[in-house]
Amino acid sequence: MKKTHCAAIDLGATSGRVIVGAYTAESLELTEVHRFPNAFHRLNQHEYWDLGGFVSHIRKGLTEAKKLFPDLVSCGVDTWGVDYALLDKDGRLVTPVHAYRDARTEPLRDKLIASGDDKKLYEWTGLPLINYNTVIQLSESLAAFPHLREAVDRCLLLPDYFNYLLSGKMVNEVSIASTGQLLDLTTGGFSQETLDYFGIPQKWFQGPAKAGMSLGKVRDLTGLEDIDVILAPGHDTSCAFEAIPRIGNDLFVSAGTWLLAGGLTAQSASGDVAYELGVSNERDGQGGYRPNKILLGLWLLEKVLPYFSGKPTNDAEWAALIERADDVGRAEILIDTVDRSLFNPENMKEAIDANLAHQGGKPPADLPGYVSLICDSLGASVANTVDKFCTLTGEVFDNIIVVGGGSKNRLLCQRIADFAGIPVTSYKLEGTTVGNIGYQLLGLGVIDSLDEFRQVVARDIAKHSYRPIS
Ligand code: LFR
Repeated sequence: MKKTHCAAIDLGATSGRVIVGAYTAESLELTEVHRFPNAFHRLNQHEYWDLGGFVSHIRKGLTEAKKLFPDLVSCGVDTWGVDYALLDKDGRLVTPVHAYRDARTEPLRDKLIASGDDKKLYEWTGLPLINYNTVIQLSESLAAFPHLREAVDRCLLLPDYFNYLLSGKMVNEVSIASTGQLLDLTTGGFSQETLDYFGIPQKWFQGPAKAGMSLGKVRDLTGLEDIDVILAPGHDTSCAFEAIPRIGNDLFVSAGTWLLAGGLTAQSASGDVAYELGVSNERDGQGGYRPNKILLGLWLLEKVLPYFSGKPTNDAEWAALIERADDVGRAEILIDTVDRSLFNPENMKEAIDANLAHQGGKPPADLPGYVSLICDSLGASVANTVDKFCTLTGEVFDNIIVVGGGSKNRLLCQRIADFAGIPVTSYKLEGTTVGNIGYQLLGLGVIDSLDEFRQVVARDIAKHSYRPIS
């Protein structure tokens, strides 16, 4: 049976990968051809991404992909949300690119919340005001550098920017535009009210475009010129949600640096209750609603590990650590996962200890203690979200499906089930990569619908079920 080979360029905030999918009408096989660690860099109190580094890793990954799979037909890019590049009319970068954990937007966020204008913005866009949202970052950049209004011609979110470097086409893709709080909740177009409110020039954005279109061939990379660049959902979370085969009435959790809990629905969640609950009405690659709640995720664990010796380096060592964490038992006092001091602390261990001390708790004794505490706290915060979604929609979820790196963490999955009182099914599914490849296959005309693709993917998924234990 003929195989179609597509490369997913999946850039995460803490690691990046290039993975090739070999698709037949019966199966999807994945081969990771390149992986690299990723981090932002602090320069004079501000956080920035190293764009040149990404480009050299993309080149390396695609070259390796082409070497191993000479008939590679296409590639597609997804990244974390909200960060962006500002370009002049020749596509030249006008400013360095900030990383979303930069604290520069905090005063503006506080001001907007104090004035109640965040509610107005929620009515327009359906997104809660988080200090890293693209609109608030752009507003801060314009206040700091007023000349940007004239100097900048286009704003491309990061996946759009990498697509531009690869193909020469400037396109604003819909899923990544939505997570930046740039789109109108009702029309799905760029929100004129929001752009005007922040004084952001309308001409910086076009579209938005739905995922699945071809942007043309790779340019400027010798030996790779016959590869098509296809617009994948630029937002990694959208790719992940859209890859998930359903079981019943499921709530999805994409567990990585962040925990994103929600679903794909025909309706947006709007009004006072949705605003109070902080539901984020993002969009999928076709422009459909993808409401979710954004929760602190495995970033807690990634950032606490460096403070201990003997941190795990492979799956077996992780399994042993999780085993020891399981023996610690349930924590009495949990981390308050909405505490802002956990967003980007200098020292995560101290930030967690302070969070506990504030509630009258003591620091865990060792690394397994922290792992257990983190799994408990994340489990409780997902459970709280499930409750909120039930209140909002009146729906009863009969299953929680966990995908992403966190799906391998059996303690996290068990604790989500325990706190939520609903069974959890973990899928061994590289959600972001699979969703990205699904859209490439749509664009190539190899599949007719994502549903068809998800059915094929479902055949080979290794699953594990966790029953709630109270
Ligand atoms: C996950 C993610 C989340 C978004 C956060 C910041 O990688 O894309 O969906 O809220 O990163 O952009």
